[in-house]
Amino acid sequence: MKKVLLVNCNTEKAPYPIPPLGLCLLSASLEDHWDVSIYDCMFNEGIGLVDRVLQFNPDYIGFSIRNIDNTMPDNCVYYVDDQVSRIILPVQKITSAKIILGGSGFSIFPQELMKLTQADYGIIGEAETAFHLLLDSLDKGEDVLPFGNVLVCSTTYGRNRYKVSHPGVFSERFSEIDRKIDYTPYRERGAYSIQTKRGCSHGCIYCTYPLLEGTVFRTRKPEDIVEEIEQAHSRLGDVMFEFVDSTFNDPRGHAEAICREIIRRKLRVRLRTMGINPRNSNEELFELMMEAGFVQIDATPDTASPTLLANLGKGFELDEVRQMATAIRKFNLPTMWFFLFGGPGENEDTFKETLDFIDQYINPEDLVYMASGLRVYPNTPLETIAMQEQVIKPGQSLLYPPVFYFSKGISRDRLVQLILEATAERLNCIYSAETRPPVEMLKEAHKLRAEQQLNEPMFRSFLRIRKEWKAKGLL
Ligand code: B12
Repeated sequence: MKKVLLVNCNTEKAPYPIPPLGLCLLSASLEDHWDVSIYDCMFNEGIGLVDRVLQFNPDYIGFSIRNIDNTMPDNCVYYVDDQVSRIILPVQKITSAKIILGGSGFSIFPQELMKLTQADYGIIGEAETAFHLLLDSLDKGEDVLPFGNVLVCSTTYGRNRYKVSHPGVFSERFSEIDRKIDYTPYRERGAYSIQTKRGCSHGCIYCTYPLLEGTVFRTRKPEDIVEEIEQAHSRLGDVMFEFVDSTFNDPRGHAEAICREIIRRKLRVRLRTMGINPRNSNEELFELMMEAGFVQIDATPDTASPTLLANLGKGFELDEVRQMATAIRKFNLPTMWFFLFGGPGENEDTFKETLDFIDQYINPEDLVYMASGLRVYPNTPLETIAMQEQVIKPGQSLLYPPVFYFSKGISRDRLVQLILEATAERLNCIYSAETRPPVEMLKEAHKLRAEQQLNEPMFRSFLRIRKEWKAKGLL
């Protein structure tokens, strides 16, 4: 059996460490035919990887590049140089194994990263099928030409000249994250990632999800998803399960079916999710989610200005966001809200519309992140707008320096000033460039949780301390 080493290059621990779900799924799909091992750089920053390569002596090494940058214009962290110089290049120097790149970050900027690393192959988007086919061909000593979503180093690519295929169904194998990597350190702060579907049929103008996962929702069977949760839960006991879908409650009825299956099996699990689509949300959904064990969700309408909802291509109306917020409040489902200011058409009036919504509809015990500037990604409608407005030039790489779009209707400085004023007046609102709370505040929040045996989401305890600090004049 030939050997494959899969390397998780991600070492970002904010907002919490993310287990390499994609690599665990790849490993599950390859392990019948190859001897697969995962090396996770998250908690060792890649130290020890070279030794591992020398000792395991793999025939193929796959590097997963998840993050490019943290998408924050005012506090931008760019990850690529570090991952390449500290993790990928040292390995390339000591091995003759074929190097294959993949991962969501890679898939957004494939040509640039192939060029930068001189890797042998790259796979854009989901890779279970393509990786298998590629390794099969390499095992047979065949001369591999680019196919489907597979790139080959020696080939020169024009922009958009590759074909991304999103297969009809994806592997029903379980990721078994905790068996494939050392899950212990993730347990402390992170979550157990679960994917219930792939694809996104929405058309948000800035978003990469449809490019990464395809535009058609491809769902897993609710019984399989819940079986995976049940098995992981019986191995690990109490752990937070987190859904990592583009949107959790699409297509209509799927999320409800998952919740019903969890309820039917009487699992006592803690669940959280990002991406709730206001259009498909109603009281019944939230009631089922509460009963199934949801302790926290992220709501990401991006804006509550009707103009911006239309300009960002959100696909839902303000009334639907209002209804969602009202239901979330009714069930007191702890929620982190995310608003993204500065999209096409943003101005002082539209900013005010979103602020009014926050004041009227959001539970003050819930956290509101306010971000400014939209990261411009290749092959998105926003790229075209940015080009038309001469924010970017033809042929300009969007990889580095990261490019952000700001509306012509309000200056960038004024927008940030408005956000800072809004956050100063509202204790539950935070400017997203300031995501790391003061260490002392966090310590106090931990103490409070221990003393009062609180099992609410951390952000709610943190908000309590913020209120105390404000009352004491410390903020
Ligand atoms: C869920 C999610 C989150 C959740 C994670 C929760 C969790 N428990 O995992 C939260 C909200 C916490 C989060 C945070 C962040 N995220 Co995020 N996230 C996602 C999302 C929507 C899905 C990721 C996922 O799990 N997919 C499912 C798995 C199975 O897919 P996968 O890992 O991509 O793996 C497949 C392929 O990529 C490929 N593959 C993967 N590795 C490899 C390796 C090889 C060799 C090969 C061949 C193939 C391959 O095969 C796999 C199976 O088919 C993606 C967007 C998307 N649709 O992909 C953004 C995304 C990955 N996130 C992104 C970013 C920026 C971040 C943050 C930096 C944001 C911030 N400022 O905090 C942080 C970083 C957190 C961290 N510690 O690293 C960006 C990364 C690109 C970029 N701009 O840098 C993405 C792409 C979204 C975007 N803006 O376009 N995120």
